[in-house]
Amino acid sequence: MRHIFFMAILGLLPAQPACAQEVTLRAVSAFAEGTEFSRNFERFVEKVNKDGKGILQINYIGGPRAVPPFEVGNAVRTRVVDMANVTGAFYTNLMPEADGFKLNGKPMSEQRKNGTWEFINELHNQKLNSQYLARQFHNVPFHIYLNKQIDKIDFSGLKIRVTPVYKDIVEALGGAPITTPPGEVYTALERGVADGYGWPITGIFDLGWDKVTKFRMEPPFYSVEVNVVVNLDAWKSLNNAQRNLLNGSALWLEGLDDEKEADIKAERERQAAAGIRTLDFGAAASKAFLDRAYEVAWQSVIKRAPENGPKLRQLAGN
Ligand code: 173
Repeated sequence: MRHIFFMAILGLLPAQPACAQEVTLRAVSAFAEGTEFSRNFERFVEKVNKDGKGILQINYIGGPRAVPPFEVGNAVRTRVVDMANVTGAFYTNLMPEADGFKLNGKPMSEQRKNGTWEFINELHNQKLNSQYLARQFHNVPFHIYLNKQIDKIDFSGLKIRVTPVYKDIVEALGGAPITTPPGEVYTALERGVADGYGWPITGIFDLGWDKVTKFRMEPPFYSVEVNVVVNLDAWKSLNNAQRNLLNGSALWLEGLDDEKEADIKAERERQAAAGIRTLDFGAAASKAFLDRAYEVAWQSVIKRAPENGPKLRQLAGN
């Protein structure tokens, strides 16, 4: 009896019987398979499955054909799936604070040291019944892409496809926001239902949007956040070896952000070569846009999350 007591204190009691079987977690991505914002997660899955033989495997079910993007957060919360690759922008209905994650562009190495990861993990524990395993793409910004030329940063009369990422700034600049998942962007542009759209600097070629895009507005703004989240009951059922495998692989995944600087440079060149023209209104207009973009977004986060919004802002330091 005493023996067991000490083992428990030392954390040595196995979460599962000593002869624990290999565990399999079911995972989905909110982005289409093989596209920019799924690809690093898919590399993570491959790595875990290689390193985790006999310990843990991930059964990757796939992208939005399995679970619609805006329902992925809830699917993890209710353990319809055990793990997901998903942006917080797709689960702001469950966690209004998630709209603030794009406003923190610090590297994850720093966010893990200064308490940001811990705070955001608590939010995930409480509101998404999940563990915040990793955040990717901190150094990848967003843009507004347009099919109508503008002569100043003013979206009056324009219908712009958004998600929660861009909604506040599009509205603040007079645009009419239309919320759609990524899978509906091509058709909305092709049919002229939208005159433009928000999207990161990378990834527009994956779904052929270059064919229906004329302009990219400068400057880049905010920071992409695509998270790997694990249902909290699934997480708690894992033993130390299984959690260590996932945590170690998560750090590896976050490290892949180092590749993004070169990817972004190549993507800008590829867009130019595809005939996408930049709309650049100069340093002063860009600064005014950025100030406004951050301010309206923070105000919106703080309004909907009055307790936690200010703390997120303080941690982001902007
Ligand atoms: O535009 C979007 O669908 C969106 O919000 C997003 C977020 C992160 C990465 C890519 C797109």
